[in-house]
Order: sequence, then C-alpha cells, then structure tokens
Amino acid sequence: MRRKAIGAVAAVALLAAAFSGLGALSRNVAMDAVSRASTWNEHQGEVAWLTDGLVPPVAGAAPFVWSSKGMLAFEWDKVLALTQVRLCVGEADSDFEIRTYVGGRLTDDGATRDPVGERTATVLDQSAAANAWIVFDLPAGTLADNLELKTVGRAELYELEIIAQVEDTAVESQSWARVKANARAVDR
Ligand SMILES: [Ca+2]
Repeated sequence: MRRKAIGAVAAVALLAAAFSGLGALSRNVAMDAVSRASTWNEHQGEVAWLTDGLVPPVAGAAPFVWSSKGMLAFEWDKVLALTQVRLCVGEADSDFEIRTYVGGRLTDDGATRDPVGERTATVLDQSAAANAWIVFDLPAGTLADNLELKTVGRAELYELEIIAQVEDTAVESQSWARVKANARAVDR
C-alpha cells in the first residue's frame, strides 16, 4: 500500500486532473458523508471544516485540531469503490491511518466499533508530513460505506477528500441526488 506526501503545488495539479480528465469517473464524496469526531479525545474546531473546500492559503480556512490524538468517522449511505483519501494537514506531529469498512459503526467515544463491520483496507502514513496534502492510495477494488481516520499525535487538519469511482449509471441513480444537489445552482 502506497502513501506519499506531496506539496501544495503538486496537489493543485492533482486536483485539477481529477476535476478535468478524470472528473467524469471519480468524485469526492466526503462532502456528502456524515462526519463526526470521537468524543473521548479533546479537539478544537468543527468537523465540518474538513469538508468546506477551504485550505491554506485561502482566507477563512480554519483547522480542526486534535490536541493529542483522536478518531474521525465518515459514513455514507451506499457502498462505493474508493481509490484515494486525501488529507490536507497544517502543523502536525502524528502518524495517520485510514481504515475503510463495509458496515459497522465507530462508537461515539471512538474506543471500538459496534457492530464491527468488515474492514476492507488499512493504509498507514508515517511520512511526518506537515503543511501538505497526504495522499492515501487505496488498494484496487476497495469497497466502503464508512471509514475512519486515526490520528495519534497533535495535528491541524484542514480538509479530507474521499475519492470514489463513479460509473455513469451510478451518477444518474437516485442515491446520487444529494451529491448532485451540490451542483444544483450551476445546473439551473
Ligand atoms: Ca477546510
């Protein structure tokens, strides 16, 4: 399983590619997911800031901050084939781990899962990256309807993107209505 940290310039290029050439076949589903932070650990900021599209140096970009460690959970209503998770970090002193699942649920305190569900991928990042996008490449065929981001040290987190493969038929299905609603103002 690969992991790599890339600079801001490379990240911009990567995102541009995703929204142009690859845009028809992949989509960031994080904004459509229900997100929450484990209650056992102390944090500052709002989980919603991880999916507001704002990252430094954009004015208004604010970090969600784990004081020492913590778990974030993202859940959505349909099993999707994921390709990547991208995490924009500010100052950080932590390893990170992405765990994808089909079914199950992280308990509110973040200590365990009940029910457990089936873990479909685990990707660790030990790059010690800071002020960068960390890209977690998921194994081909990774299916998930929820995932966790485990942080084991103090870290400022600005944005999290969950990239899913989107077939044309799936785009037109009912379950994508909420995703498409994000672009409604443009469509009309
Ligand atoms: Ca943000």
